[in-house]
Amino acid sequence: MFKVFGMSSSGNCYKIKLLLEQLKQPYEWQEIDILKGESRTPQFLEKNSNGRVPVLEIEPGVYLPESNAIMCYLAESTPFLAGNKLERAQILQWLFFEQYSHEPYIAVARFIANTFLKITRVKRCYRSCARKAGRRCK
Ligand SMILES: N[C@@H](CCC(=O)N[C@@H](CS)C(=O)NCC(=O)O)C(=O)O
Repeated sequence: MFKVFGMSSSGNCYKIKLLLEQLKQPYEWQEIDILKGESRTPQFLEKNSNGRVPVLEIEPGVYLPESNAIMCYLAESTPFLAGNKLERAQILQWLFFEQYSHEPYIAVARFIANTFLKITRVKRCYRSCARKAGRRCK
C-alpha cells in the first residue's frame, strides 16, 4: 500500500490526498509537522534529501518526492493523465504553471498568513469589510 508523508495543512500534500481519493486508491498517511522540524530529521532526509513534504512511499525503501511528480506517477494509465500528445503536454503546462507561478506566491502567502500571522479567512473578510467602511480593525 502507498504511504504518504505529508502535512494536512499543506496544499502540495492536499493535491496528493485528493488524487488518491479520486482514484479510490488505498493509502496510509503519516503526518509530518514541518514546523516542528520533522521534515529535517536524518530519517526523513533519507526519504527526501530536500527536506520537504509530500513524499510518496511506493514500496518499502522506494520514495518519490515532489507533488507534481507524485501526481504524474499516480495518474499514469488512468483518465487523469490521458489524451494525445498535446493534451498530455497541456496537463504538464498547468502543473509547471502551478509550481512556478502559483505555489511560490499564492500558496506560500496563504501558508504564512494562516500559520504565522494567524489570519483566517473570516478575519481577512472582516478586515476587508472594515477597510471598505473606512474603519480600522485589528
Ligand atoms: N516543489 C515541492 C514543494 C514542497 C514544499 O515546499 N513543501 C513544503 C510544505 S508545502 C515543505 O515541506 N516545507 C518544509 C521546509 O521547507 O522545510 C512539491 O511540489 O512537492
